[in-house]
Amino acid sequence: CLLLASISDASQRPLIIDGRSYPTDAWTNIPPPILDHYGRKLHVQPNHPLSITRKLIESCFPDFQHHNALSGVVTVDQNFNSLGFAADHPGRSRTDTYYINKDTLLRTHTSAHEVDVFRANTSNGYTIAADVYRRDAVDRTHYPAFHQMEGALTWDRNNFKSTDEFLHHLSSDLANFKPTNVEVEDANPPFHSERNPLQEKYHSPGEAELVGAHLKRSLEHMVVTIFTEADEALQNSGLEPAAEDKDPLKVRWVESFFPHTSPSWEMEVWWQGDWLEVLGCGVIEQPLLIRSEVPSRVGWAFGLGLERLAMLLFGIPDIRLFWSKDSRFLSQFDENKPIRRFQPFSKYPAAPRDVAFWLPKSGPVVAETPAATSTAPSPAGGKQTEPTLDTAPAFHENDLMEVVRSTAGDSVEDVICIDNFKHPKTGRQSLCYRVTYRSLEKTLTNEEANSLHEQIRQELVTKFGVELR
Ligand code: FA5
Ligand code: MG
Repeated sequence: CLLLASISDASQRPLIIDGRSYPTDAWTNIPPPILDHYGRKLHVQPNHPLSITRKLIESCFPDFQHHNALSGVVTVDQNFNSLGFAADHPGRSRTDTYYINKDTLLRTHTSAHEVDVFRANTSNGYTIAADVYRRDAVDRTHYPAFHQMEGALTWDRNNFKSTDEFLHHLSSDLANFKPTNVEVEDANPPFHSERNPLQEKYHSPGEAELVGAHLKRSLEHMVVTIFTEADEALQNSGLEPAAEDKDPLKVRWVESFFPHTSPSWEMEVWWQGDWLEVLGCGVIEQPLLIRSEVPSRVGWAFGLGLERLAMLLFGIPDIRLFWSKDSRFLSQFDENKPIRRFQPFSKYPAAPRDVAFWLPKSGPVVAETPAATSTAPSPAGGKQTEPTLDTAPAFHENDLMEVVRSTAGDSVEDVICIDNFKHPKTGRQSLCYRVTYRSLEKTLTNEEANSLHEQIRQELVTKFGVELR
């Protein structure tokens, strides 16, 4: 009884973020470790590698306005509705997004500010760098708090006497892009009627093709700049280039989908023997510009992962390092000196521990969905992006990730599913996860790893009613 009373008190307590108080409700799902990350503002912290990377990207767009101080607390309207996200889009679900309450959340992407910035209409081009939050997997390239940089360029058709003059302007601007020493793989048509449609109602084929080409050339120019700096960083560091550093830069365009652009693409870069997705982009949905009260503007937008580019630029091997306060990390970066490669300091030993459990037959003990009386749309309404576990729909892998992060924080390097088994007779499902504990700051003792692991095991029992094996 006492326990229940304290839980319900906690859920009614307002959340204080940036000195402002927000009421909480059945949608609230932000654990304390996430709030600890909020407000660090790494992308503007002097000499931080994310800030250095941001400035380098900004320098590729010298005529743009650069926004770096927009609040991370946004409305559902800003983050989803204004961009045309469908009511049942999986990104809206509480398994994917950190809600402050049913109307307010921690932005999941910098696109949350697109409509506001377009509506202010103070420049043709802009960038927005900011911290963003997602309930996501834990591994070397994914983290629940990370940074994005948004960029957009629009042209006002009213500034041209005719469509022909606009198209002519676009092609002569395109001719200004210098050929670069990058290998670009792009097998995609400028648009595709089913997979990646032209916005027929608003754009002529010629217009969409030229805007799309302008977008791709601008972003190729940006990554070439980053990679040229990365090559110099390697030389400045006097390191022997690794085999993959000797390869010429390889970039690949793949078709994609975003509610706020069409056609859309993702850019991938060949990195350490695999394609790494660095950004999404496309021709801005015209209804979005109409909603932003700039109906005569046409243009492109992109959103990139700042950590992903910083990892390439500095050779940083693990995304958790960006949050480190360890001087062995921070002292390696100086924005007034030529960029140097990151020199890894010795890794502390890893302590892997497995947790195996039977899923409950009848769903979790504590329901994760908001109270039935809530007027909010069902957050679990859409299809899930992550593989779901068919016998126990109430248990989502991201919930386990959350338990791990809340309990062990940055002492966990990664979490992988190593076994998924359905009992042939009883039909019960058993899962086994391997949690690898490794601190960036010290050697974890056996006792410390065991104690963290035991807490995680017990949380899984109390929160989800699993039966430990
Ligand atoms: C978006 O967020 C779109 N808003 C991007 C966009 C903007 C498209 C404007 C069109 C126009 P996506 O979810 O793919 O897209 O994320 C963009 C980039 O963020 C990814 O390419 C990746 O580099 C990075 N990213 C995504 N999730 C994580 C994560 N958990 N940790 C680190 N980086 C991530
Ligand atoms: Mg993506």
